Amino acid sequence: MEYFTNIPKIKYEGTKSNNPLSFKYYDADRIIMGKKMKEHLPFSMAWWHNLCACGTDMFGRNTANKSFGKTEGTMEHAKAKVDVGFEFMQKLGIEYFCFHDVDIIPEADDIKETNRRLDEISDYILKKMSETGIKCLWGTANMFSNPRYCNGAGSSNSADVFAFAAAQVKKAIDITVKLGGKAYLFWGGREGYETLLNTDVKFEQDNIARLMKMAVTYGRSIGFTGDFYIEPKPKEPMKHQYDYDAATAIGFLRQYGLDKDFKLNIEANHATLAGHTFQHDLRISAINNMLGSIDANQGDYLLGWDTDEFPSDVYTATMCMYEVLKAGGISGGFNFDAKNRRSSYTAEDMFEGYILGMDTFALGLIKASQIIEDGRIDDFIAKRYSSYHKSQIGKKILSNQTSLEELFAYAENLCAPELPGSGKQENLENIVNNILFK
Ligand code: XUL
Ligand code: CO
Repeated sequence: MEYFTNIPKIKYEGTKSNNPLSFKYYDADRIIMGKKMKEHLPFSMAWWHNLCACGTDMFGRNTANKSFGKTEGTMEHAKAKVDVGFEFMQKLGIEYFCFHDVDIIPEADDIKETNRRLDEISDYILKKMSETGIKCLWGTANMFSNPRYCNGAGSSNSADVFAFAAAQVKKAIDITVKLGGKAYLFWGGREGYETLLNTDVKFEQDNIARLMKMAVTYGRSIGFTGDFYIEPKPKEPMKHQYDYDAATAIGFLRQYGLDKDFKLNIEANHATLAGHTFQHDLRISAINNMLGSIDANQGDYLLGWDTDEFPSDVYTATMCMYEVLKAGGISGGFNFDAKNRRSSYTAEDMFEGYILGMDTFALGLIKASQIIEDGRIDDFIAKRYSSYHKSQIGKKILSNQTSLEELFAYAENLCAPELPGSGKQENLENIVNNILFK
């Protein structure tokens, strides 16, 4: 049965088209730097926002109707969401999806029944996957919505809650592996604290690491060869979240010996909440060989919370794709962890949100490739550090063959160095604008 009867398959029509249900920039088979756009940009649908979220906010209830003709909270409804999701992805040419365990089924009061439902729905999803060729990017366990996780999951003060979280992780890994997921993700839902007055930070962090270690051991034992991901976020829902940003998460992974199995899933809106640019957290991940995947969205700079908007900012997307191209691509994908605005509640809005995101990243890819091919930015950076390669003292510093005493004598002899050379920020920004708008 077709759900979106008024919506055709979305095609590339180019920039001259006024058809809102078409791509203006995303041309899946167009070759950019030797690779098809769709290979550079493995897009993914986020099950939770697209098929579950109906516009509820703190001040008002649902605006969108996502019952899809079925009674909500039933397995019939869960299956309808599968049908709708696959039709949606096929119409947009999206080849991946991401899910939490409780996005794909209604959670039961008894974990045994929840798990039975997960088995049933994953059989159904698997069938759809083999019919369509659509694949799973990553799966995860929702360990933040249920009230039992009010004090966290791995970081909970209750051993029983910790055990329950472990059981949920085990099952979510099972389902992710069953669906051939590329990765298994931990977003630290409520892993953080509200006040240090009631919190043993070291105890909680040790326990989160224990849970992750068990997840790796179990995953590898059942033949899972993909990556585990941490998705950093600085705050919300907790006042302070332990996986604050890329640098913090990398430090944590190294401290607990998890860095060989884990990479990072960087979400734009989380990076900006941490006071960084999206590009910053991508760069920090990439230089540590830990850039795994991307949650492609954007925040509102005027608001201090996670607004999960569809990405429309071409400048940011360009800088993202610049980092991705420089890193040689990503093994994960571009998951639209984004939701329609509350007042965009129609089926067309669902499609237009994804078209916006896909076109923004396609344009970002085109422009980033032009920045790299242009070469002026890279040349400038190379020249900026060239004194280390040209001078004797620079070479000695880089090869660790000098000492404070020798540098002291060198500096005394020099009296005062020349200024280090203009950083040319305005010049470089002009170059970027010139490439963006030519
Ligand atoms: C929450 C968030 C999550 C994760 C998956 O801010 O980004 O949706 O991506 O749990
Ligand atoms: Co996310």
